[in-house]
Amino acid sequence: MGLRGRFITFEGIDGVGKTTQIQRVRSWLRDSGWAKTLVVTREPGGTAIGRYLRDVLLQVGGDWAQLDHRAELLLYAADRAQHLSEVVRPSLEDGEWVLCDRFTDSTIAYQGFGRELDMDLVKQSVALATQGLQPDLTLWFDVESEVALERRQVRSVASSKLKEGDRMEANGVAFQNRVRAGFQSLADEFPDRIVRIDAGVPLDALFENVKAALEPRLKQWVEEAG
Ligand code: T5A
Repeated sequence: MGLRGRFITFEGIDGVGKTTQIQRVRSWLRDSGWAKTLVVTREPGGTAIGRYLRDVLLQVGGDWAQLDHRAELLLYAADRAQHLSEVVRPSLEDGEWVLCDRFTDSTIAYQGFGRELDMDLVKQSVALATQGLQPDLTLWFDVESEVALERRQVRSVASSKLKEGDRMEANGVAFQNRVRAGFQSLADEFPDRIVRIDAGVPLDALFENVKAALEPRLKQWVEEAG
């Protein structure tokens, strides 16, 4: 069966503000009539099985610190394969729109650029999990690593969580800088799919930037649909 829905992914370094915006986009797409049926999901952890994998991937301390980088790569791929077969493909086949908090660009940016694993291996893991499925559009939320760190710290204090964050967040600013460079490289390579959004502005202004990035593409899709 062909894919009739639209697939939009949200990317960026840790704490950039994607998750907050995805909820706003969901409401806006529904209320303004652009999309009737929407699924909001995420990687890792968009399925019941994926939630176990997410726990393994993001736990801090103890044995979790020993997780080998190639094992990490394969766990993200396993989460994605399950997520695509259980949630993303069936939803798109049913004509639903899928908004996904992180997808394959995160693997290239985090495991390829951040962990500095062999890029061919990283791309092979992506191909294995996706079998070629790509987003129609990717919104890349971009901000300096220090600003994203500050946002994570404010959130941690507000929610009384541990200040060091999850296992990936604990990698530090130099790691986040490599990841950010990875997203920049992807945006250069795929200018038609990836739109950079300046995320270094307050919440409401950021949402205006998001809508400005989405609207031309939404109009294009309506025209294409005839
Ligand atoms: N990963 C993932 C890989 O390494 N490889 C992969 O293949 C995949 C799929 C996932 C981790 O896994 C890694 C990447 C990640 O490290 P996660 O919990 O899903 O872990 O992590 P994040 O996606 O980073 O989610 P976060 O919730 O931590 O960050 P968000 O979604 O970017 O940020 P958000 O919206 O929660 O906002 C953070 C805080 O900032 C405030 C918010 O209120 C919140 O408190 N905020 C703002 N403050 C000021 N101005 C703004 N414009 C703000 N926007 C938000």
